Amino acid sequence: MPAAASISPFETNPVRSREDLRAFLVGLLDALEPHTSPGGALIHLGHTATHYDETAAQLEGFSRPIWGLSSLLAGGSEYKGAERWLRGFASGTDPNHEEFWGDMRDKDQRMVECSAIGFSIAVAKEQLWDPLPQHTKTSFENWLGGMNDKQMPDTNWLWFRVFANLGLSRAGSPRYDAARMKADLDHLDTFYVGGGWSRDGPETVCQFDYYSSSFAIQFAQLAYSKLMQKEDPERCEEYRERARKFALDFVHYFDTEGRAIPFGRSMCYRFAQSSFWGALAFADVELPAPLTWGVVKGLQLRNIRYWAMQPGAFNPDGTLTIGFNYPNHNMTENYNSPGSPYWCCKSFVTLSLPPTHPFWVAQEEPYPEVLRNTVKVLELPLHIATNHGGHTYVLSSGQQCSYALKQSAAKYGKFAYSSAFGYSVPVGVGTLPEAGADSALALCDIGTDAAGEFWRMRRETRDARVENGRLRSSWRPWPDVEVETWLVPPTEAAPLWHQRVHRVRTARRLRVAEGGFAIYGQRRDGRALDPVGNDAEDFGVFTDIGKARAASRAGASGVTALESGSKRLGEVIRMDANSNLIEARAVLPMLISEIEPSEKDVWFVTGVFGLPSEEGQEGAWRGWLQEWNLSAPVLPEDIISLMN
Ligand SMILES: *[C@@H]1O[C@H](CO)[C@@H](O)[C@H](O)[C@H]1NC(C)=O
Ligand SMILES: CC(=O)N[C@H]1CO[C@H](CO)[C@@H](O)[C@@H]1O
Repeated sequence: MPAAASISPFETNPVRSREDLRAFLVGLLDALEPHTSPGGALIHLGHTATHYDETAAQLEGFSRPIWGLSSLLAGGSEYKGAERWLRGFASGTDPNHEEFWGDMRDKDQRMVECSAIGFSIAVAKEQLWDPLPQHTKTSFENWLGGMNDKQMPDTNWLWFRVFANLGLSRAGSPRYDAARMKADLDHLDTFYVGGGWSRDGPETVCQFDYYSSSFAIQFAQLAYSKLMQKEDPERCEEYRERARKFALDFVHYFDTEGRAIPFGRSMCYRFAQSSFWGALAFADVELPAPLTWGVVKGLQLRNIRYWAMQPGAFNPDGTLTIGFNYPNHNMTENYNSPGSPYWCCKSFVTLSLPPTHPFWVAQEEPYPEVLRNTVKVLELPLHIATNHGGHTYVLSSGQQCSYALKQSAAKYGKFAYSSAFGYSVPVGVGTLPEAGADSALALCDIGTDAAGEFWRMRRETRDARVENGRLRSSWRPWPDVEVETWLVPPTEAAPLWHQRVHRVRTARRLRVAEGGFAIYGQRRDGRALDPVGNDAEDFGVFTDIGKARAASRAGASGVTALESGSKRLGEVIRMDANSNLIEARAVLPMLISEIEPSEKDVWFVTGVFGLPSEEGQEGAWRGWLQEWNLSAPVLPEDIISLMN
């Protein structure tokens, strides 16, 4: 055993029953008590900053747990600490109280928090609104209603105002603005592109991340469809119909163990990734086969269970850390306060359902057999999802964040995103190990940067499209360098490989480094992996001309150059610590070469191998080396003819 393996404070909770889920939530809520201000309105969990002010940050700590608290209360359970939030509503909305949250301004972070608060009044009015004294109700309405005449970003944020108005309407408040709510909904509906998918923004935006699903849009549509069924039945039915279609795509982002593929921004919201499945139950939406209630329950509970067991997701006192599988500030966005991760509390929405609801009555079922070993082209988000050979990931080309976002190349621009291997972010500018270049082609202009300090990776993708079941796109790292890329999904004959074909046209001297999946980089005793021979299936790293691979308890990962006469050098680099979202100590198999400016096209064809260990196993299954040796993928004919 490596030294001092830590355990999660929730390790002993099996997260199987409604009662287990309730206990997990109560554990999270209890842990917040010592961090709560005397007036209850602010929760202070750490000292890191956000682009918005400290009061808004501590309001986040207060408001996000309410997704869970209000669900628990709506479901008929009691929580004695609910009193802290009632007190908080009174102090936070009182302009004369020292814990006043402050009036709403245009595009204010406070707007985000109104969604949880509005939802809580809509589902748990009796417990969270009715007990408030009249003067508090008045200041509360004024504060929430303050967003009705402010500007909002043209994104999923508009849903937050819908929920504020929903809460106000349920409270019978004069500040409820029905016309505003309808206008917001009508506008949000213009984000819809079909097949259940909505963009996170207007037409120019190509962003379909978890905000399209669990973090915002699908969750919001489903919650709305339940709460506004009487008042707005047609729209509600449309939302349920979207969810039925969407579920058949979204299921491909989950693996058999319950993990969801990390992709895009806000990964510190963790098991908020699965809140869509809970929202389906909340809205009583029955799904097409094979998505029975037992399957839906399994998808959601396995995801929450996985996270309850991750030591690095929690501080020892049971509060959440900022990060993914361990605390990590480099992957975060400038809007992640220490309270932000509590967005995960959306996933507790099923606690609002009675024990007799089909979701709770159903037996949890495993990931459906018919959805295993598949490849599915997801045309709208420009993803190809696969779980061939037990590895759940998407190939990706074309999405990008619509505004400047920290590490956005890593969050949207990589060629592949895996539930098991995660993705990595740059942690500095100086060397390749700092560049976080997994599932990417990293380019360095050695004409001007001989030391190889600055590496560019794909961020802005052009002409992305699905063509013959593959993703084709191009990008220009510099105006005089063009890279066209084809991503070819795995096949039954070579299930553990995907292929990338790049055509590079350059007017610069370039160093080119192509990365496979990053993988845990230590031996059984916790020390760094050693080199092993070509015939060794055991843990270690192997490199040769045109080949690099690494094997550890996390499985096996490798890259092979398939272009004929390749001179690319295989290397397994040790990534800078804390680059990868899942493994703090990771290595990366790479192929490295240099190319000269030339009129001619330079072609790279790379086979990318990935086999994560199965749940509860140490390392990839025995025999994987034979797969690596023998089943290298064959390039499709039409791409070969392009190359000639
Ligand atoms: C894989 O190929 C290498 C190199 O040819 C060889 O040494 C090794 O024995 C092979 N292993 C298997 C399991 O095929
Ligand atoms: C907090 C932190 O580690 N920030 C680093 C993240 O990565 C960039 C490079 O992309 C560094 O410049 C930051 O210092």
